[in-house]
This record gives sequence, structure tokens and C-alpha cells, in this order.
Amino acid sequence: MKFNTKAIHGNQKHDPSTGAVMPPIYQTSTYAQKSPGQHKGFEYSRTGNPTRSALENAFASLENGKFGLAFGSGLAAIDAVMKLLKPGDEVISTNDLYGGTYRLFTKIYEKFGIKFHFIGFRNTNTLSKLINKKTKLIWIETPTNPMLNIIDIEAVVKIASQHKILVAVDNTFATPYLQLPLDMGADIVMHSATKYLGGHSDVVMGALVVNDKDLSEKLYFIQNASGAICGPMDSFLVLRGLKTLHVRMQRHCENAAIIANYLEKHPKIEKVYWPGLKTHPNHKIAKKQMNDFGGMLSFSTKGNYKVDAMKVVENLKIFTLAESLGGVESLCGHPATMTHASIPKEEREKTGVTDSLIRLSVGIEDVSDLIDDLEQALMII
Ligand code: P1T
Repeated sequence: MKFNTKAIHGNQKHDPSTGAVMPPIYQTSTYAQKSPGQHKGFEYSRTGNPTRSALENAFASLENGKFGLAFGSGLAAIDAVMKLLKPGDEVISTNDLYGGTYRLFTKIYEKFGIKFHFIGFRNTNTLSKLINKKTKLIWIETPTNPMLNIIDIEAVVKIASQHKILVAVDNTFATPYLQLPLDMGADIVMHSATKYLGGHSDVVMGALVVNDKDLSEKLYFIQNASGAICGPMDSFLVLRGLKTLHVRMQRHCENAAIIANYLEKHPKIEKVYWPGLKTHPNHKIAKKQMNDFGGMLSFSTKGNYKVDAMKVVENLKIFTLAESLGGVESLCGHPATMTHASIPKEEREKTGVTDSLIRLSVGIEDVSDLIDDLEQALMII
């Protein structure tokens, strides 16, 4: 089955009791049992719920994986992966990643004796040098949030597999429409389903997909034992969102390409970060591992003036100034003070998250309206 068909039908069945084409919202916490342990596959909705199961199956199908798991947020999904580890274990991650992930690693899991190394992945020698017997997990985002760096998944997998280290890829920015990390040998794919998978800025949710049965059993155990699940209503909404993922992503990519090219020529712009631009340092890797370049881009205004960046985001009218991304509507953000404020200034500035950086989540509106909006906001500085 091709991706566009899978987005609608992948691993889905009509509801067995009524034939309902969309799975009903099974708004129940528990299920009747004939005799203790004798039930129809569901006991308690933390452990399993038919609407959530339908969604988890869809996640697995889209990522070309065998097992899907849904969580109450993206961070809850990452948290479940971290719970595979024990004190003394080490994790190597990218130095340019979502601020909330960095906060979870450094403020929660360092306390439990897990050591994190945050590095740039441009040169895999740095990665190889850091690996030791305690290294258990490599955690990467690609494209990264917010700098849109691209990490060569196959190159990372090649190194990790020599040492039997798990590779987890946060695929939130790319989505399975653009990139399939499991096909490239990664062990775990993670999503903030709040973003493109849901697609309508109305749900907070996380997802994991894996191929290995043993790993899936460990993660299902954690999902049930820790309990950070999502509810049936949210499961239904994301399942509905998934059915248009391919159409939305196509338009997100088209609009972002036009905007990236427009911004690159704009006299008030210092630099544009979008992996589809030939000037992007990882453009070749992006071309190799992605089907297109996505709807996220960042840019910095000339002179590194925070005040200018602030004026631009305050004056955009169609782009709403807000956290989050991946919905049908265009959003803008100021990473240094918003999504990445939890990363110390010295750390974030090393990776390019300066005070003049603006991040756009390019929506699927008419692109000429989006360009006009940027034009009028940039006139103010
Ligand atoms: O917000 P939540 O669903 O818990 O997902 C966390 C998360 C994980 N990974 C990436 C790459 C993310 O971008 C996020 C959430 N990011 C934002 C809210 C943001 O505006 O960047």
C-alpha cells in the first residue's frame, strides 16, 4: 500500500459491532468481564482502549513499524523511552533540540543518575569518541528544532549498531510523509503528535513506533505502569487528522519553499534555515533521506537585535505568535524566549538560537497572503 492510501486505511478496520467506518470514541474507563480475566480484549482503559488501539495501529502503519504506542503528550512519549534506562547509563543527544526535551533530560533524568552528552552531529567522529560501555541510547531530532539541522540517520545507525546502542529519532518535524527512520535502521521513532500528525492544533499527544517485539513489550509495560496515556476523544481527533496528513504535508512543503526563497532574498534577513535551500549546510543529506523538506523554517534578522525580532513577531497578522507547530494555520515564534527558553543562553547561542532568530511553522493558507504578511511585518524594522 502506498503512503497516501495508508494514511487513510493503514491497519484500520471498520468497527466490528456496527460497521462504523470511523472507530467510535469508546468513552469508557472499564469493560465488563464474564469471569475474572475473561473479556473481549480490553480490561481497563489505561491498559488499552479500542479508539486508542485504532490510532496506535495507524501510527505503526505510517512509520512502517510493527508496534505503535500513544501517550498523553510528546514529552510523555520521550519520558517512556527514558524509563528503559537505569542509573549510570549514558545518552548522547543533539545540542540543538526542543527545549522541553532538553529540560526533561537535564532537570529530571540527570537527577536519577543518567548522564547526557549534547553534541553536534555534523561530524560523526565526535559521536564515536563519546561512546563507551555505559552508552545505551542515542537520541536525535532531524530536522532539529529550531535550527533545522539535518542528521544523517543511516550514518548514526551504522555507528550505534556496532555497539548495540538504541537509536531513537524524534520525527516530529519531518513526519512519516517525508522520512521513515525505522526503514533507515533506527530502533524507535517518536512524535509530538500534537503537531503535524494531529494537524489542527486541538490536541496534545505523543507517539512511539518500534519494530522489535521485546522493545515494544518493555514500552507497553511502561505505558501501562506509568500511565501517561491519551484519552479516547484525543485518539479519535488524531486519527481523523492522520487521514489528511499527506495532503497537508504536500502543501506545507510547497508554501515553505516559496517563503524560504522569498526570505533568502530579503534585504533585512541575515540567514534562512530551511533544508531545501541549496545554501543549507545539510541540503545533500536532506535530499538523500527526506522526500521533501518540510514546513518548518527559521530565520534571523540582520544585526542580531532582539528588539527587531520582537517587532516582527508582534506585527505578523496571519502568522499567529504562539508555541507549537504543524497545524493548518501558520504560526511564528521567538525560540530564545519561548520554546527554547529552558536552555541556558550560552548553550543555545552556540547552536544559533540567538535573540534575533524567528521560527515559522508555515501553514496551508494561500501562500501569497503569507508573503504579504511577512512583507508588511518586515517593513517595520
Ligand atoms: O508538546 P509535546 O506534545 O509534549 O511535545 C514535545 C516536543 C517533542 N519534540 C519536538 C521536536 C517538539 O517540537 C515538541 C514540542 N514542541 C513545541 C511545543 C514547539 O513549539 O516547538
